[in-house]
Amino acid sequence: MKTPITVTVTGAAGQIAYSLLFRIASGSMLGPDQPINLRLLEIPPAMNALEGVVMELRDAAFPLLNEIVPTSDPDEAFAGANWCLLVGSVPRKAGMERKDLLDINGKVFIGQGQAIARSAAKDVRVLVVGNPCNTNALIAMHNASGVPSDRFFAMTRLDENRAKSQLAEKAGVHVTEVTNVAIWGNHSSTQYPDFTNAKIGGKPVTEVIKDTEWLKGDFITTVQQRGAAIIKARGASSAASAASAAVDTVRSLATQTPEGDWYSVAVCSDGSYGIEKGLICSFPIRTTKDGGWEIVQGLPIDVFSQEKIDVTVNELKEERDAVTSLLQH
Ligand code: NAX
Repeated sequence: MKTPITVTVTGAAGQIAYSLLFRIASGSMLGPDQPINLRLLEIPPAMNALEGVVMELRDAAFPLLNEIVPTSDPDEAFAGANWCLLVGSVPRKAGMERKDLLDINGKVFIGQGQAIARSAAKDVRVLVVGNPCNTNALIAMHNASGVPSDRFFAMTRLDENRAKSQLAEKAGVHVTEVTNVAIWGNHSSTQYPDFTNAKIGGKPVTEVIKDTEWLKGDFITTVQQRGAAIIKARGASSAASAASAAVDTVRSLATQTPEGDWYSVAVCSDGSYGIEKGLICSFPIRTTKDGGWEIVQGLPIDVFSQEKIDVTVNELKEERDAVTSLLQH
């Protein structure tokens, strides 16, 4: 039997986790022969609810699930963690400014970054899902001294999957025909889903979908505003699709990317494409043969794309500037 991999999930009694934990325990994320230890972090008022989730995880009798540790202590939660999925976050409430939200969550991600540095495994990788995920990841990264910055990620895969599904529907093909979709920038309504470098059945999207007005207009806004549309329809924010995207992200980071393709995740910018170094920005990413990742280089960025990328990168800079006091150097 393989050695178990330890996965820590925060916000473990929340709605995304309610779907995510069962996917992880079933083997969807790290493979059908990979045993898992789950360490689950919640705040004290949610510990009862978390106990119920733990009962259900046990009742599912997953062959791969080795150990479950529910806790409200970050150090206990991150002890020996190989993967940390930071899903828990304080939601924006009526009357709260974006700055207040950044501040409240910033403090949470300082503590979690520090606890990861103290307690996680040497090979730890951290995927932030809780919003504002790019800036939360930035704060955690700055406060996890000793953990290399290339271990921190923020999730934009749900946006990529949404973009692929919109393109497939418009072209009348199955979603697996759509490849090379990159989300650039922030996981927010400014994100840019790049159709100019995307492909359908191996051909440029613009050769398959001739409706350029749709590509430049409704396609982008539909992807940008999909979260709000789901809240309106379902009366609650997207959870199962978000969990699925988190599973996809980890699987993509853990396995070599098929030749010629890429996927989207926000990483610490190295200055590629002129995007300021140090921002946690979504790029087209490939996982390499040796298990590392790289930003896909040399993609053509036309004037339209550049304008869109500038808008979302500027928003990331503004968010970063709003939390500079929370960033340790
Ligand atoms: P829920 O409110 O259902 O669950 C969040 C859970 O986090 C709660 O149980 C809460 O008690 C817990 N929590 C709060 N502070 C915590 C802390 N300091 N330590 C541990 N747990 C803590 O939200 P849910 O629908 O599960 O969404 C979770 C987060 O994902 C939200 O911030 C949401 O905005 C974000 N999303 C991010 C997406 C992305 O693509 N990056 C898409 C989906 C989702 O909107």
